Amino acid sequence: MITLLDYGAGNVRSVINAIEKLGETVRVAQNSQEILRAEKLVFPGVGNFGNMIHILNQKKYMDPLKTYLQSNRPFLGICLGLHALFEESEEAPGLKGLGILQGSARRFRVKQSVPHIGWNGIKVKQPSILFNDLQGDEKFYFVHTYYVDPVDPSVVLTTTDYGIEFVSGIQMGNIMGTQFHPEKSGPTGLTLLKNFIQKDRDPVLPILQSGETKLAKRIIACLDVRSNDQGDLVVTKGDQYDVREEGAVRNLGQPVELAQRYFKEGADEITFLNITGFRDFPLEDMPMLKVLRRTSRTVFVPLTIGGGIRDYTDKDGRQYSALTVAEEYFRSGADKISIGSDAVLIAEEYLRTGEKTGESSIEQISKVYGNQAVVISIDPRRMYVQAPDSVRHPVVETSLPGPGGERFCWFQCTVQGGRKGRDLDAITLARVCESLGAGEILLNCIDRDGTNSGFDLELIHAVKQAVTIPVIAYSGAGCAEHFQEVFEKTDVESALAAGIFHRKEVPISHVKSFLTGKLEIRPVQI
Ligand code: 1PR
Repeated sequence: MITLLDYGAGNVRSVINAIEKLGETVRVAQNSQEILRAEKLVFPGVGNFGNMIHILNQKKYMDPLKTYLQSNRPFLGICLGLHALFEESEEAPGLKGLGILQGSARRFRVKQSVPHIGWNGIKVKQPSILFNDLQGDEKFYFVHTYYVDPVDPSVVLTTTDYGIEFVSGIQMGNIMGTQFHPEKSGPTGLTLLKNFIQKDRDPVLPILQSGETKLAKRIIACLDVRSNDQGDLVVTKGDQYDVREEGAVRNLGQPVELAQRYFKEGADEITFLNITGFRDFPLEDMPMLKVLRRTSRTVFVPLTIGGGIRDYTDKDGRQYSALTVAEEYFRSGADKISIGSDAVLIAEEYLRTGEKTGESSIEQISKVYGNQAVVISIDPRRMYVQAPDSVRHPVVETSLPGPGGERFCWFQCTVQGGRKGRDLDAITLARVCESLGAGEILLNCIDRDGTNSGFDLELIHAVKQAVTIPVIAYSGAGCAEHFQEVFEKTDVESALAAGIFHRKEVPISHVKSFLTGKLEIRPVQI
């Protein structure tokens, strides 16, 4: 039996789902006694070091954890669960960690985008039970801004390259920790978790010793979800955001089933967008929460969910904070949440006052769950202008002239699913949201959505150059070549499609095999 330490971290559900998928029973520790009595302890952590230590102190878990760890019984710390083993973290100066290992967690200071999000490799430094049935060239899923820096090199289990070579795994006796998320690393991750769970595993060294590890470009599947006129929740797909055909909402399938198909086909991440979220309220009739719970039971790659995340007052006058809404999504299996319309309003307010109030949904959620968990979904459209100085927004010279032959355009933000244009541009929105604590940009394009004519490279390049956080290119993919083009012509870390995957025109596995050898790609695992 596995005992799981739940201090209120985001995605405990996925760790439980993964362990149960492997046929093992999991018990969530309810008190310090259960920690002390544990046979094997798993400590999953997502979010902010400071917030975690506060809660561990409040729950009086620090001492029982230290006692457990000093007993050298099997322990697996994941992400923040690894950081907790160390003395401190730059993320929360002055706050003391468990101090079982000497050293601290440091913020990445590299030219690459931070947070480090995606599938990267590991270089194994010592034999471990964790590596049984693994070759050594597999990729695991990382999502973090800080990495651990142990004083004693003998505890280093694995390292990974991302601008620098950092420690991505530790082992001291039966105490193990991984920076990456085995519960979100597909079949490879499940194999590593199985090795921790099962008895009588011998420490091994994988046969392959990889050279420099590389972050793979991510291929993401997006499921735009809404109720159809009969009230059933379906995956739909717009043409430039118009999801109706002959008056009816296009129905391209069931959200959970499609997500399971894309997991099997090798999607690196799956995104659910509740496209009428601005209209309804996620915690009211909860269809998306059910979709998430069902999906996270069988899909072991990262799940992002967006739509309707904002402060909200229901019809009985009861107030909900965006943080409460996000918490429900995280506890239901989401790894990241995406904020759309509300981000535009927050940025407009910030540009008006110049003040960071700490109250915005972006600031609230990133403070508790970490910036890597907060994605901003931008819905821009091109606005052509005669001259670069004719508007106060950043303008680009375009190789795609406007309807009147205009050679310049800016990218206007919209809210409510593209229904309302705002006096704000996508470049400024991305910059402001990064400064407020967002960890990734999800860059749609209304003009290209559903057109199969390729990604809007000028928009993507302009936004990518404006931020230091990762950017996901959306909208317009019609073939595998469009993915090669966007990765080669802009520095984006990931690209997404919907229509071509839903209509089975271009399977994810085909996009991946086409890109393999041209770019760093995580192979499809059957
Ligand atoms: O504003 O916080 O409630 O969030 C609503 C979310 O729903 C936002 O993320 C917004 O982008 C999304 N959304 C709203 N309306 C639509 C629509 O399509 N009518 N779709 C919509 C999101 C489309 C993409 C699509 C890509 C790839 N954008 O998701 O998947 O364009 O499509 P393709 O490969 O077929 O070209 P809030």
